[in-house]
Amino acid sequence: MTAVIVQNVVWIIVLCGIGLVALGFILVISQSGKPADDDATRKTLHRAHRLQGWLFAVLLVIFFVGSYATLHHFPIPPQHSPLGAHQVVDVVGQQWSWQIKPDTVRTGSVVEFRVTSKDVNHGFALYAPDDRIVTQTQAMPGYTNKVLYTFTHPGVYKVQCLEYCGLMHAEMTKTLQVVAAGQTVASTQGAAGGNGEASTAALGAKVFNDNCAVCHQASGKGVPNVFPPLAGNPVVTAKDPTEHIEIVLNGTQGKPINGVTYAAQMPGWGSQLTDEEIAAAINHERTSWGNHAPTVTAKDVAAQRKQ
Ligand code: HEC
Ligand SMILES: [Cu+2]
Repeated sequence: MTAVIVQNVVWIIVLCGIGLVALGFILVISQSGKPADDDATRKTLHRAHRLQGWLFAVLLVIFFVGSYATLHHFPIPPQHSPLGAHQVVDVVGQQWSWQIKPDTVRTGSVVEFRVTSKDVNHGFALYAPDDRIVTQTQAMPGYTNKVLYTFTHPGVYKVQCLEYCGLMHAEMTKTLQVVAAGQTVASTQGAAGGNGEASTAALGAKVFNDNCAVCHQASGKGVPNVFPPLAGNPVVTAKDPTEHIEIVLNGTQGKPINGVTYAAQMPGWGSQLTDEEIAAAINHERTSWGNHAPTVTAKDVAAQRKQ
């Protein structure tokens, strides 16, 4: 409704402008036949130039005042100075997952996202629950890009990659929980240690789905000849979990699995996930999709990290 009114006003202003220009032409044409009166012409010319000068000055003032008054707040803060935001979220992109810590923020106070990448360029984009994009910045290896955003509505926000970064680019998604200002932040970090086995199993499913399912699939079946299946996998079902922990901590590449050599790399997760998270993910793999292998503890992972 208001948009229609504004459009009509603009339209009338444009019509008036066209009318003024047309009037000028008509005036010139109507005067063109008259012989030049030297003295009078010179005077008129002089006045016209003065008027021109004034009009130009007025236009300049209108231009600068108008430009300044309609300036919008620029969303990219200075990149090298401390920003002092109350909430800081570290974001690391990697083919093909996001590591976001913490994964819960509050509404009402500004959040500083520090965004970087471990491998290639990615695009960090944040979508509101209604699927509208609210902010975005580039995730670049070797740089940390900062972007500020103040959430007004709680809900589950979605993170997506906006820069094509290879095979599983479209699967590179993650969620960010936004809670109302007064609410306590129930982060998934440290969720293990809550109510025992149930929360560990939930953590395992979450860690796997957030970080591993993009390649190995939620079904644990992988993608034939691209990503190995973990259902019935010899390392995952082995009684001795040493190799399993080692591969998840440090990654591996080019090792034939059941006669298939995979071109892609299994990334190491030691620097991104805590001992609890790695143990939970490993146990998820060892007890899902028909696997029944002995489970591990966070202490086992910690011990192997030291070797
Ligand atoms: C970017 C894709 C990708 C992601 C993400 C990924 N993996 Fe892998 N994973 C692979 C590939 C490729 C291999 C095979 C590596 C090789 O050549 O030996 C593999 C191998 C493995 C193996 C060893 C299988 C064997 O028989 O040697 C395990 C265990 C494993 N991944 C667990 C995980 C866990 C746990 C996560 C999440 C924390 C994860 N992977 C995330 C691609 C991925
Ligand atoms: Cu990407």
